[in-house]
Amino acid sequence: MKIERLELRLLKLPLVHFFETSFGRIYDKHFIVVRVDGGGQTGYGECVAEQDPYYSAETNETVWHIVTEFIAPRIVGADFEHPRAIFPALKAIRGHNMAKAAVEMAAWDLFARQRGEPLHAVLGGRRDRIASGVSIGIQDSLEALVANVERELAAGYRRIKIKIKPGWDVDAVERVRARFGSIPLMVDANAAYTLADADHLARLDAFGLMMIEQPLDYDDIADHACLQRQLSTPICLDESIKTVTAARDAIAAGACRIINIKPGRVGGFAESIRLHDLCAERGIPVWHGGMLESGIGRAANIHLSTLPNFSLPGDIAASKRYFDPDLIDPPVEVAADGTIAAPTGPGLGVAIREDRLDAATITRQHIGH
Ligand code: OSB
Ligand code: MG
Repeated sequence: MKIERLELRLLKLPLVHFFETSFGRIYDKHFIVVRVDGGGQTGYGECVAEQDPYYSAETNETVWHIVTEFIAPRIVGADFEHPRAIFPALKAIRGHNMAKAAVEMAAWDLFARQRGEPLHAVLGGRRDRIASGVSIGIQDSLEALVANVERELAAGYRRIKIKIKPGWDVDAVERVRARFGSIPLMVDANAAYTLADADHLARLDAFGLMMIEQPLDYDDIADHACLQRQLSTPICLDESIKTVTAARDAIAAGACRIINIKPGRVGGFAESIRLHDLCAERGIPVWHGGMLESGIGRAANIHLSTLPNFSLPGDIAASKRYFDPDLIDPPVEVAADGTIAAPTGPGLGVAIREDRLDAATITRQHIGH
């Protein structure tokens, strides 16, 4: 597979509803889309870096810099037997997994399209539908939270995740449990606590949560292991798992019982498959995280979620929760039973609406002819 041309675009799309986590509230999504062309076909990859370095150290600006200056020169004009070879070919570049992943995932789409196969078949997926969950941001009031949960349960979602932070945690969970009983429920702290909060976090044990996601620092493993010994609620790591090696160490240390996989965080599909396989070997269930992706990234996430150890519902919801209209046709829809069908066409299996992509584009640049 020869990549003849690579194009980067920075896009801005308004969110249907603001999204608030422990690190702030956003109303618009600013993100980069990578397009690669080769052999008369096109592949797309969505980058999950954000405007600010709050979820991760990478930002749209660092991705632009790393892709144009360091990744593109190693990729454009090169011939890869398989997209699996791309991440290793970028080994000299330390970190910057989101930049690497956006290019690598576009190359997998291109590869699958050239073969005329859906991406999930090329990735080794085993099912044709995936279970969908929702991530509900911090709201202005507990009433607004309850109304949100009610709406998403009615839409069929298979589990509810609520974002927490100090001051918006035990009361929020108590309120949701009191109103909706034993629904599949979890929380995500996005690194908002420290070990000094262990007793406070242990109060969550009373609510039978499926898991608590990333309670402690974004790069921490040791404190999470200490906290897990004090909690009956399983810890799921997100931010801390930037490499397969970090996952190996976290599992060995007892820092988590569940792992959230986001291909952008670990450098693409090939590394995600390695992480998925490691977790399967160690008896650690995984689920697919989300980064408020447009339909381009969402479709990619759906394909990856068809692998067998994705045994818990992911943060992959309907397009209309995020963007209206989405950048793809048809939009991602969730069936009444809370599942999403994996697209069956070649590659991502969705049509990219170039008119909408153009309308949302702030800047673009290409490398290659
Ligand atoms: O921690 O999982 C997270 C969104 C942006 C950054 C980090 C996270 C999230 C979400 C949203 O929880 C999940 C989604 O895409 O619906
Ligand atoms: Mg998270």
